[in-house]
Amino acid sequence: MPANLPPQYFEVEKKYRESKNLHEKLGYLQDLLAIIPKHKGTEKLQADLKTKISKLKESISKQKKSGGTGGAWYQVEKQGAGQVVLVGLANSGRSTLLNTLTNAHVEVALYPFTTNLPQIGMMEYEDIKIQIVDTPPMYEEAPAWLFGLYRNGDMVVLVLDAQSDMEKDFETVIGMLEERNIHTKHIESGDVKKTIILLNKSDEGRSVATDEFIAKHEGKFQIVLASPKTGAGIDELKKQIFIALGVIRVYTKKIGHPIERKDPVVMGAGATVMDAAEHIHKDFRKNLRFARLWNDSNYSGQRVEKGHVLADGDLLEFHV
Ligand SMILES: Nc1nc2c(ncn2[C@@H]2O[C@H](COP(=O)(O)OP(=O)(O)OP(=O)(O)O)[C@@H](O)[C@H]2O)c(=O)[nH]1
Ligand SMILES: [Mg+2]
Repeated sequence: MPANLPPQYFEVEKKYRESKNLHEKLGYLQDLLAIIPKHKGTEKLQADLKTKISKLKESISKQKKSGGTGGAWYQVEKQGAGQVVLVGLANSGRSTLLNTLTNAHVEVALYPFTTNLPQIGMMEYEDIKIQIVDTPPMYEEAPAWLFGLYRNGDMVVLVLDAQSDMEKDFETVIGMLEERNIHTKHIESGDVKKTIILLNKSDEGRSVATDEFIAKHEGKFQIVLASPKTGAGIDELKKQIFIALGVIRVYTKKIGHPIERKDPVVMGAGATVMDAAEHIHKDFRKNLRFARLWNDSNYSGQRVEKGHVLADGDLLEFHV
């Protein structure tokens, strides 16, 4: 089957070949993997790219250990139920938002470029914790690792200052992301980043421009209005983040024990009884016979089979 690669692929490949910087090369390889159409005809090429990416990562880490000059590179190890990266232009209010969503105390200031390294906090959402990553502001010459942070996240919150020209800022941010093959909308090929648009600093009044922005983009994006300063809209933002992450919480209990929903296992949407069982204990893979299920809708201890697809809040009792 022919690979049918888009012209953009060859443009990025040329940049990859010409670049002398390992971090930059890594960014281009990741772009190539995002651009490549995902079908049988490109499987070998995809595998080659993945091998090149892992070899390059190895070289970078060796270079770092030997004190080489690879340039600084920052990445954030994932923790909790998901990693949410705050993306935005200078002064859009990302750090204030991080402090409001989590127990972090990062620097907030009137002037732009206050944040120059990633900052992390854990946000509590009901009984789980979600990782929030505040980032330095985005600009045309921003270092490649900043875009690496966005790529690595499970989703992004695009923070726009509702007191400035939201439409212009939105176009600027989306343009810079698209240039690096980070797509926030559905396109033919490549991966699409889950995105929430936050119209921030909404305490200063809702303008006509805000209404126009919402009218133009709702339906394509989830849009939330909030003010980290007053707390307005923050609960809604937390809820929308949880929904966008698309994870489910599954609880378990032992036979004969009462129903109690605590310490959930966090799983991806579409997870089955068997997936949850394996998560709890490897032996369940061969020994599990069935499970009993409790939830708020139709189940109060009925038997379900291994392939049954789970929903958020389901409680299981495994039978081996
Ligand atoms: N009115 C209002 N001002 C806010 C709000 N959130 C942040 N600000 C102000 O906006 C300015 C920038 O806030 P930061 O949180 O530092 O913004 P940032 O996006 O992290 O800025 P950089 O890291 O410099 O890019 C500060 O003067 C904040 O007090 C808000 O909800 N309402
Ligand atoms: Mg900041």
